[in-house]
Amino acid sequence: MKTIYFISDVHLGGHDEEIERNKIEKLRSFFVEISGKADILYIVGDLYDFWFEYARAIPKINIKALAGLNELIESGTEVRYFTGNHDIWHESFFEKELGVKIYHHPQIVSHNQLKLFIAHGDGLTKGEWKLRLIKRVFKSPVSIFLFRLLHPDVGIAITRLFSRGRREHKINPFIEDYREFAHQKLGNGFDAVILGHTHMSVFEHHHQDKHYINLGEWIRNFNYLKLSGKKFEFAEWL
Ligand SMILES: [Mn+2]
Repeated sequence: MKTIYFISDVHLGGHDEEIERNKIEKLRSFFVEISGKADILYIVGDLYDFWFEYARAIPKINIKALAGLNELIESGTEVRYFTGNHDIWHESFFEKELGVKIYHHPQIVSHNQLKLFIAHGDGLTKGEWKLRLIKRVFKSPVSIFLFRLLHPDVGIAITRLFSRGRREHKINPFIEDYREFAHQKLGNGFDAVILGHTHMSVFEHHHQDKHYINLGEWIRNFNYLKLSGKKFEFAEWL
Protein backbone atom coordinates (compact mmCIF):
# COMPACT_ATOMS: atom_id res chain seq x y z
CA MET A 1 0.00 0.00 0.00
CA LYS A 2 1.38 3.34 -1.03
CA THR A 3 0.83 6.88 0.17
CA ILE A 4 0.21 9.14 -2.77
CA TYR A 5 -0.33 12.88 -3.05
CA PHE A 6 -1.81 14.88 -5.91
CA ILE A 7 -1.73 18.59 -6.72
CA SER A 8 -2.31 20.64 -9.86
CA ASP A 9 -2.49 24.12 -11.36
CA VAL A 10 0.19 26.04 -9.50
CA HIS A 11 0.79 28.22 -12.56
CA LEU A 12 4.26 29.23 -11.40
CA GLY A 13 5.29 32.54 -12.91
CA GLY A 14 1.77 33.53 -13.84
CA HIS A 15 0.88 36.00 -11.11
CA ASP A 16 2.11 39.08 -9.31
CA GLU A 17 5.06 38.98 -6.96
CA GLU A 18 3.16 38.54 -3.73
CA ILE A 19 1.10 35.62 -4.97
CA GLU A 20 4.19 34.02 -6.47
CA ARG A 21 6.08 34.36 -3.21
CA ASN A 22 3.24 32.78 -1.32
CA LYS A 23 2.98 29.90 -3.80
CA ILE A 24 6.68 29.14 -3.43
CA GLU A 25 6.48 29.24 0.35
CA LYS A 26 3.47 26.92 0.39
CA LEU A 27 4.93 24.58 -2.17
CA ARG A 28 8.23 24.28 -0.34
CA SER A 29 6.66 23.65 3.06
CA PHE A 30 4.34 21.10 1.45
CA PHE A 31 7.27 19.30 -0.15
CA VAL A 32 9.08 19.24 3.20
CA GLU A 33 5.96 17.94 4.96
CA ILE A 34 5.40 15.06 2.57
CA SER A 35 9.03 14.06 2.11
CA GLY A 36 9.62 10.76 3.79
CA LYS A 37 5.85 10.13 3.75
CA ALA A 38 4.86 10.26 0.10
CA ASP A 39 5.74 7.31 -2.09
CA ILE A 40 4.50 9.21 -5.11
CA LEU A 41 3.57 12.82 -5.86
CA TYR A 42 1.43 13.42 -8.91
CA ILE A 43 1.53 16.91 -10.37
CA VAL A 44 -1.56 16.93 -12.55
CA GLY A 45 -0.76 19.73 -14.98
CA ASP A 46 0.02 23.43 -15.17
CA LEU A 47 2.77 23.47 -12.58
CA TYR A 48 4.12 26.31 -14.70
CA ASP A 49 2.14 29.07 -16.28
CA PHE A 50 4.58 28.66 -19.11
CA TRP A 51 7.39 26.22 -19.72
CA PHE A 52 9.42 25.86 -22.86
CA GLU A 53 12.50 23.82 -23.47
CA TYR A 54 15.29 25.52 -25.27
CA ALA A 55 18.37 23.61 -26.28
CA ARG A 56 20.56 25.24 -23.62
CA ALA A 57 18.50 27.70 -21.55
CA ILE A 58 15.85 27.02 -18.93
CA PRO A 59 13.22 29.57 -17.87
CA LYS A 60 14.38 31.09 -14.58
CA ILE A 61 10.85 31.08 -13.14
CA ASN A 62 10.89 30.17 -9.48
CA ILE A 63 14.07 28.18 -9.29
CA LYS A 64 13.30 27.58 -5.61
CA ALA A 65 10.30 25.49 -6.56
CA LEU A 66 12.57 23.33 -8.65
CA ALA A 67 15.06 23.08 -5.79
CA GLY A 68 12.27 22.03 -3.42
CA LEU A 69 11.04 19.45 -5.89
CA ASN A 70 14.57 18.10 -6.22
CA GLU A 71 14.89 17.73 -2.45
CA LEU A 72 11.60 15.87 -2.33
CA ILE A 73 12.82 13.51 -5.03
CA GLU A 74 16.10 12.97 -3.21
CA SER A 75 14.15 12.08 -0.07
CA GLY A 76 12.77 9.12 -2.03
CA THR A 77 9.45 10.36 -3.42
CA GLU A 78 8.73 9.46 -7.01
CA VAL A 79 7.32 12.43 -8.91
CA ARG A 80 5.01 12.03 -11.89
CA TYR A 81 4.09 15.13 -13.83
CA PHE A 82 1.23 15.51 -16.32
CA THR A 83 1.60 18.39 -18.71
CA GLY A 84 -1.37 20.76 -18.75
CA ASN A 85 -2.37 23.30 -21.36
CA HIS A 86 0.13 25.87 -20.04
CA ASP A 87 3.20 23.69 -19.78
CA ILE A 88 2.72 21.55 -22.87
CA TRP A 89 6.26 21.97 -24.17
CA HIS A 90 8.01 19.77 -21.67
CA GLU A 91 10.53 17.51 -23.31
CA SER A 92 13.34 15.72 -21.55
CA PHE A 93 14.68 18.28 -19.05
CA PHE A 94 12.59 17.14 -16.07
CA GLU A 95 13.18 13.47 -16.83
CA LYS A 96 16.92 13.79 -17.41
CA GLU A 97 17.83 16.29 -14.71
CA LEU A 98 15.34 15.47 -11.97
CA GLY A 99 14.10 11.98 -12.74
CA VAL A 100 10.51 13.19 -13.02
CA LYS A 101 8.33 11.10 -15.28
CA ILE A 102 6.41 13.31 -17.72
CA TYR A 103 3.01 12.30 -19.14
CA HIS A 104 1.49 14.12 -22.07
CA HIS A 105 -1.77 12.15 -22.06
CA PRO A 106 -4.36 10.87 -19.59
CA GLN A 107 -3.29 7.75 -17.74
CA ILE A 108 -5.03 4.74 -16.29
CA VAL A 109 -3.13 3.52 -13.25
CA SER A 110 -3.64 1.11 -10.38
CA HIS A 111 -2.66 2.07 -6.84
CA ASN A 112 -3.60 0.26 -3.66
CA GLN A 113 -5.91 -1.97 -5.72
CA LEU A 114 -7.84 1.02 -6.96
CA LYS A 115 -8.23 1.83 -10.62
CA LEU A 116 -7.62 5.53 -11.26
CA PHE A 117 -8.12 7.74 -14.26
CA ILE A 118 -5.79 10.74 -14.10
CA ALA A 119 -5.70 13.67 -16.52
CA HIS A 120 -5.13 17.41 -16.43
CA GLY A 121 -8.51 17.62 -18.11
CA ASP A 122 -8.14 20.26 -20.80
CA GLY A 123 -9.84 19.29 -24.03
CA LEU A 124 -11.50 16.29 -22.44
CA THR A 125 -15.05 17.30 -23.27
CA LYS A 126 -16.70 17.80 -26.66
CA GLY A 127 -17.25 21.53 -26.16
CA GLU A 128 -13.53 22.23 -25.87
CA TRP A 129 -12.67 21.76 -29.53
CA LYS A 130 -11.08 25.23 -29.65
CA LEU A 131 -8.66 24.36 -26.90
CA ARG A 132 -7.77 21.10 -28.64
CA LEU A 133 -7.12 22.97 -31.88
CA ILE A 134 -4.93 25.60 -30.22
CA LYS A 135 -2.96 22.89 -28.47
CA ARG A 136 -2.39 21.08 -31.74
CA VAL A 137 -1.06 24.25 -33.39
CA PHE A 138 1.16 25.11 -30.41
CA LYS A 139 2.57 21.62 -30.24
CA SER A 140 3.26 21.26 -33.94
CA PRO A 141 6.93 20.79 -34.86
CA VAL A 142 6.79 23.92 -37.04
CA SER A 143 5.54 26.12 -34.18
CA ILE A 144 8.14 24.71 -31.84
CA PHE A 145 10.89 25.21 -34.42
CA LEU A 146 9.89 28.83 -35.02
CA PHE A 147 9.45 29.63 -31.33
CA ARG A 148 12.87 28.24 -30.57
CA LEU A 149 14.42 30.75 -32.97
CA LEU A 150 13.28 33.61 -30.73
CA HIS A 151 15.59 34.75 -27.97
CA PRO A 152 14.20 33.23 -24.72
CA ASP A 153 13.57 36.70 -23.23
CA VAL A 154 11.45 37.59 -26.26
CA GLY A 155 9.68 34.25 -26.49
CA ILE A 156 8.80 34.18 -22.79
CA ALA A 157 7.60 37.82 -22.90
CA ILE A 158 5.23 36.96 -25.74
CA THR A 159 3.72 34.02 -23.90
CA ARG A 160 3.20 36.16 -20.81
CA LEU A 161 0.99 38.48 -22.84
CA PHE A 162 -0.98 35.50 -24.13
CA SER A 163 -1.36 33.91 -20.76
CA ARG A 164 -2.33 37.08 -18.93
CA GLY A 165 -5.39 37.50 -21.13
CA ARG A 166 -6.64 33.98 -20.46
CA ARG A 167 -5.64 33.63 -16.88
CA GLU A 168 -8.39 35.16 -14.85
CA HIS A 169 -11.22 33.13 -16.34
CA LYS A 170 -13.05 32.51 -13.14
CA ILE A 171 -15.75 30.05 -14.06
CA ASN A 172 -14.95 27.27 -16.46
CA PRO A 173 -18.05 26.79 -18.65
CA PHE A 174 -17.44 23.04 -18.91
CA ILE A 175 -17.64 22.14 -15.24
CA GLU A 176 -20.83 20.12 -15.70
CA ASP A 177 -19.29 18.32 -18.69
CA TYR A 178 -16.34 17.34 -16.52
CA ARG A 179 -18.68 15.96 -13.90
CA GLU A 180 -20.53 13.98 -16.53
CA PHE A 181 -17.26 12.67 -17.96
CA ALA A 182 -16.15 11.56 -14.50
CA HIS A 183 -19.51 10.01 -13.75
CA GLN A 184 -19.31 7.94 -16.89
CA LYS A 185 -15.81 6.68 -16.08
CA LEU A 186 -16.87 5.78 -12.55
CA GLY A 187 -19.74 3.81 -14.02
CA ASN A 188 -17.24 1.96 -16.20
CA GLY A 189 -15.16 0.45 -13.45
CA PHE A 190 -12.90 3.26 -12.27
CA ASP A 191 -12.62 3.86 -8.55
CA ALA A 192 -11.57 7.47 -8.93
CA VAL A 193 -11.30 10.11 -11.62
CA ILE A 194 -8.74 12.78 -10.82
CA LEU A 195 -8.65 15.96 -12.88
CA GLY A 196 -7.39 19.54 -12.64
CA HIS A 197 -7.57 22.47 -15.02
CA THR A 198 -10.87 24.09 -13.96
CA HIS A 199 -9.38 25.57 -10.76
CA MET A 200 -12.63 24.61 -9.05
CA SER A 201 -12.04 21.95 -6.45
CA VAL A 202 -14.45 19.01 -6.35
CA PHE A 203 -14.54 16.03 -4.01
CA GLU A 204 -17.60 13.96 -4.78
CA HIS A 205 -18.73 10.43 -4.26
CA HIS A 206 -20.75 8.45 -6.76
CA HIS A 207 -21.74 4.86 -7.37
CA GLN A 208 -20.98 3.83 -3.77
CA ASP A 209 -17.52 4.80 -2.72
CA LYS A 210 -16.21 5.97 -6.06
CA HIS A 211 -14.75 9.42 -6.29
CA TYR A 212 -14.60 12.32 -8.65
CA ILE A 213 -11.89 14.73 -7.61
CA ASN A 214 -10.92 17.97 -9.18
CA LEU A 215 -7.70 19.17 -7.63
CA GLY A 216 -8.58 22.87 -7.70
CA GLU A 217 -5.53 25.11 -7.68
CA TRP A 218 -2.39 26.30 -5.89
CA ILE A 219 -2.80 30.02 -6.47
CA ARG A 220 -5.10 31.13 -3.67
CA ASN A 221 -6.35 27.80 -2.35
CA PHE A 222 -3.75 25.15 -1.87
CA ASN A 223 -5.73 22.00 -2.48
CA TYR A 224 -4.21 18.58 -2.34
CA LEU A 225 -5.44 15.02 -2.46
CA LYS A 226 -3.95 12.24 -0.39
CA LEU A 227 -4.50 8.55 -1.01
CA SER A 228 -3.42 6.27 1.81
CA GLY A 229 -4.56 2.69 1.65
CA LYS A 230 -7.90 2.94 -0.07
CA LYS A 231 -8.84 6.17 1.59
CA PHE A 232 -8.92 9.53 -0.17
CA GLU A 233 -8.57 12.76 1.77
CA PHE A 234 -8.98 16.14 0.17
CA ALA A 235 -7.61 19.12 2.04
CA GLU A 236 -6.05 22.54 1.85
CA TRP A 237 -2.41 23.01 2.74
CA LEU A 238 -2.21 25.86 5.25
MN1 LIG B 1 -5.06 24.03 -17.32
